[in-house]
Amino acid sequence: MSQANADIGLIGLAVMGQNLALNIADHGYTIAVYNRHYQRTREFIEHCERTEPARERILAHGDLAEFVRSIERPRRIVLLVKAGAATDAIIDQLVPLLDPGDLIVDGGNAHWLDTIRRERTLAAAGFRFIGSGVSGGEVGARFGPSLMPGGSPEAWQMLEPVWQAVAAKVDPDSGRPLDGSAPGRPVSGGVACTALIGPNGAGHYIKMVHNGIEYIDMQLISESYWLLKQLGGLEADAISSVFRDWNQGELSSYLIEITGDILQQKDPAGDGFLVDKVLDAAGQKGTGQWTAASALEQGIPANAIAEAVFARSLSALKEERVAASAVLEGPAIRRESDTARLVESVRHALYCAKICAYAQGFQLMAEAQRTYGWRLDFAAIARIWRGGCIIRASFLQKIAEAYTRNAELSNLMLDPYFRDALQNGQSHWRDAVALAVRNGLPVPAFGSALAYFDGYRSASLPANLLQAQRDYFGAHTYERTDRPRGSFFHLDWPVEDRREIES
Ligand code: 2AM
Repeated sequence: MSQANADIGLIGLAVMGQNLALNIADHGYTIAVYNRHYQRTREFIEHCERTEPARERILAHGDLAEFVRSIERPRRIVLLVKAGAATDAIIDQLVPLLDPGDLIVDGGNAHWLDTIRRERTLAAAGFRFIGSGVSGGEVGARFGPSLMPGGSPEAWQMLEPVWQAVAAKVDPDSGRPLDGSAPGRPVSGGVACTALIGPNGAGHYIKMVHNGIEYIDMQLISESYWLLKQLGGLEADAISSVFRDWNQGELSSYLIEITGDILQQKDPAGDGFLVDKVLDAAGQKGTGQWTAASALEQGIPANAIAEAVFARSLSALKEERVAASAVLEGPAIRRESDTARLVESVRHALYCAKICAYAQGFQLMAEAQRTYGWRLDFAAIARIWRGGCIIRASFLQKIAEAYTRNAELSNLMLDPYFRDALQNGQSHWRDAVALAVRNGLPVPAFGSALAYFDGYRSASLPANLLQAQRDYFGAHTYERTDRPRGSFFHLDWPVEDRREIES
């Protein structure tokens, strides 16, 4: 029988799996790897042989049982296979080969309810299971992702040293990411962007919300670009300069930074800028939809996050939109002569709407912890997102500070820092939305975030009429402003002799 010589194992050698395996090996761990089709494993090993300093710490196996036997007990096995049925299939194959106390870590994009189910089933059989969000794309996986694990404290104890080692690192004081993008030379020092999020599906849920926030962040940036282009008449390179300038201030983030790069990229296949040649039909992989669906199911008004998903869906109707543009007329677009003022309005709109979007994401997580019986540390979640992941931003340091000031904060907009930012920026934000509306330019993310802000800060809303309508046609009852909450009334509306009944 072959000797156990690997510290950890990893299954699934698509790009994310390969890069995470290399990252783990870079940190001194000997790692056994396995893939369903051996061809991929062979290509990976060939690649390692050419370029990777940690090659000798990567042990390839073509047989699953041999792979399992090669890992020291209690075993730690990370899965990076396709989410859904493929994950269940590989777990089913693994289980007969494992010993009690072994740990499976699912680093794929699993739905959190699947993670809850898998953790329960495996725990009942004596195995440990962690569902871990892994964010940061291919580069993140290779040089430091943001890692969001959910599972039992005992399971986390087994994984923590590895996850701490491979996660992105940030400066503990400023919260700024520390760069560590060189094979074989991992970043030293700093605080790791990982922590146990909570039990079972908590990590995957938080990763999903991260993706929902990523959708709205990207949509807000795209709307900013559109207003500067359409109303300011700015070329892509001029807008790139605006984003680079914004990246020096409170909006500083990975997505703003890459937007600055993208907008100055020339078309390699012809004249002009590449962005002007990219077709305006957005794709999506589903986690934004899950976030919006979870908000709807739980009754949380994450309208801006949902709107960002719908905006992608609308953009994807490219042919229909082209046809409709010849039929449905809007106002003629009037250029703004004061470009500096426009840039300032859009900057504030972007920042204020971003605050609302994050407020919605955190409200959603707060509700999920009630629904699923988790206890989440929102300051810790914000800290984990400061590095490695796609939404990393200096803004997250502010969110971490807000939840450190008040762990029970009911809405991010109520924190003094964010309240002041909204106060400071809201007239510009309204100007930007009003300008867009007058000119017939769609700004669903700016607009829905503003509706959320105005709705949340309104002591009164027209839901009184709505509730009366519900009582009129469906006897759904209403509460009265002059009676305590929890007393319900119904009026026999259509009959002549109307009687109000308390129920
Ligand atoms: P493959 O290379 O053999 O297709 C992402 O697709 C990763 O998930 C790949 O490593 C892929 O393996 C793996 N994968 C997809 N379906 C799988 C399954 N049913 N069992 C095991 N691995 C699977």
